[in-house]
Amino acid sequence: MELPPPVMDPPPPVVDLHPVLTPEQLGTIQGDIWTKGFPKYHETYYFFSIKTGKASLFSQRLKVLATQTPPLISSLKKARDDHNFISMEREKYITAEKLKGIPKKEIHPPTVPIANALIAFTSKGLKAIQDDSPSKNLGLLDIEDTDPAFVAGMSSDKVRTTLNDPATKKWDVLFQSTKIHGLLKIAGSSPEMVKERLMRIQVTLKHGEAIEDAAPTDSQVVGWTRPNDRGKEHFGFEDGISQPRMNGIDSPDPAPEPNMNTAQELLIVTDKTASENQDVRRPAWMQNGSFLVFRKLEQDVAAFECLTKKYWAATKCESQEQMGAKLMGRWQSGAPIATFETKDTADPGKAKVMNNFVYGAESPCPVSAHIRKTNIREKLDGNEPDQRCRRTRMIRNGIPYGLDYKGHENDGSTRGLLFACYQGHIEDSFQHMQASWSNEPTFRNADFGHDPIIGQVPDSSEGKPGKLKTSFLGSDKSLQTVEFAPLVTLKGGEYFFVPPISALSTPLGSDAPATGPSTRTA
Ligand code: N7H
Repeated sequence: MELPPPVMDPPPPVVDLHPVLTPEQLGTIQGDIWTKGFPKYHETYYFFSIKTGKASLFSQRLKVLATQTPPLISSLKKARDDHNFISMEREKYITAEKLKGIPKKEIHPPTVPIANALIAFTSKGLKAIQDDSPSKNLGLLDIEDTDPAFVAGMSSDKVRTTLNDPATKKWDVLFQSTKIHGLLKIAGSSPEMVKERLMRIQVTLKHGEAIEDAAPTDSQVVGWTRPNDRGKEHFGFEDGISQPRMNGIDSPDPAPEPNMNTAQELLIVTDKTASENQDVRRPAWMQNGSFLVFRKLEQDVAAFECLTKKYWAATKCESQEQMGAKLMGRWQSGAPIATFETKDTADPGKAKVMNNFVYGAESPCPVSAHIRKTNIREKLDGNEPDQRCRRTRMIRNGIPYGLDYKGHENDGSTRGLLFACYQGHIEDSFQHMQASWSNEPTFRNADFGHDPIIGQVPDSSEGKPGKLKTSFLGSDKSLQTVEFAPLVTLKGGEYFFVPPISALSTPLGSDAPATGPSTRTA
C-alpha cells in the first residue's frame, strides 16, 4: 500500500517586528542611508567650509537647496524609485533584445543616466551655523554627552588614540584641514552626471561667497566601481553583501537569528534610545538623520597577494585562495567560508545572496576573519550579549578609488576604499567594531588575534609601525599564526551628521532677511 506523503510543517513565517518606515520618513531621510544606497558607477566626495562670517548667507542658501524642485538632495524614496526605474529599464531592454533573437550573453543594457546627492555636516560645521545665528537654537550642547566622538572629530587625539589611527601628519593634506564643515557625496552613472550635480549644488550654495573648498589643495576625492570587476574591492573580494535591513524598504531577512533585520534606531536617529547610555539627549531636529563615518583607507594589494602566496602552504591551507578566504571569511566570489570550507563555489550568484549562515564552535570560519570580527552572527556566552552585537549594525556604502593593481609591486599608484558607513550612534557602532573588536587581539578569543584586514596597532615605543598578528586553523586543525604589517592604512577621514531633508530648511536653513522698501531715489 502506498503511504500518503508525509505532512510537512510549513516553514516558519519570517517575522520582522521592527516599526515600519513611514512615508514621511522615506521622504525626509537622505537616500544613501539604505542598504542599496544611491545607484552608482562614479562618486565624488567634496569637502567644504562655510566662509567666516557667512553662516547666515549659507543658511539662506541651504534653505533654497532644500526646497528646490526637482530636488538636488535625494531622499530614500528617490533612491528607491531610481533603483526600481533602473531594474524596469533593464528588463524592458533585455526583453526587446531577446525578441530580436539576440543571445542573452550578448545583451548589455545601456546605463541609465542618474545622479543623486547627500549633504552632511561635521560638528564644527553645525557650530559655525549656530554661532553666526544667535536666534537659532540647534541644541548642540545636548549632544556633547551623547555623541562625544562626533563632537571631537576623527582627527582629535582622543578619537585617534581610541582607534589606533596614525598621526594626522601622515594623513592626506585635505584631511589635515581644520576647516572641514560639510560634505557633498554625489553618486551617479557617469563622471559627467556627478560633475554636473556637484556644480549645480555649489552654485546654489554660492561657492566662493558662502562656501569655499575645505583645503587649499584639491578638496574632492573621487571613487568608481572597478570597471573590470564591478562590485569587487581591490583585494578582489565581492563587497556589500551583508547589510542590515530596515522594515518598510527592504524585504525581511529569512536567516535564523541573529539575522540582519535591524531596528531603525540603530541606523538612524529616532526618539528611541538605542544606546546602553540611557541618558541619550539629542535635539528633536536630528531625528531621521544618521551619523556618517568617512575613512579613506589605502589598500596594499601587493602585500596582500605576497602574504597569501608566501604563507598558504606553510599555514596548512589548501590553496592561496583559501588562505585569503580565511582572512576575509568569504571567498572572492562572496561565498562564505563558513559554508564552503575548501573551495569557492562555481555559482557566485547564489553565493552573493547567501547571507544565510551563523557561526558556532565548529565553524570553518576563523573567529579572526574580517567578517566574523565585524559581525558575530551568534549569541555570545559571557559578557557580550547578543544585543551588544546588534548595536554595532551599520550600513556600508563605500566605493573603491585608484587604478587596478596589475601585479607590479611598485607601480607608483595608490588604491583603496572610500569607506562610508551610517549608524545611529558612532560609539556603539563603528568605534566599537574598529576599536574593541578588529583592533583587539583578545576579542573573542586570545588565541586568534587581530582582524587581518582592518586591524590597526599603535606604533612601537621606538616609533616603528606595529604589526598585526592573526591566527586560524590549518587543514589539520593546528593553530597557525601569521604576523605582518597592516594591509590597510588610514589616509584621513571625518565624522559627519546627515540631517533629515526637512532640517535643511529649518533649523539649519533660514529665510533670507526681508528686504525693506528701497531707499534708492531716482
Ligand atoms: Fe569590511 N573588503 O572589501 O575586503 N568587508 N572592509 N569593513 N565589513 C566586508 O559581507 C573591506 C571595513 C564590515 O555582516 C566584506 O558584505 C575592506 C571597516 C562589516 O558578515 C569585504 C576594507 C569596517 C562587514 C570587506 C573594509 C568594516 C564587512 C564581505 C578596508 C568597520 C559585514 C562582504 C579597506 C569598522 C560582515 C560583505 C557581515 C564585510 C572588505 C573596511 C566592516 C569583502 C577592503 C573599516 C560590518
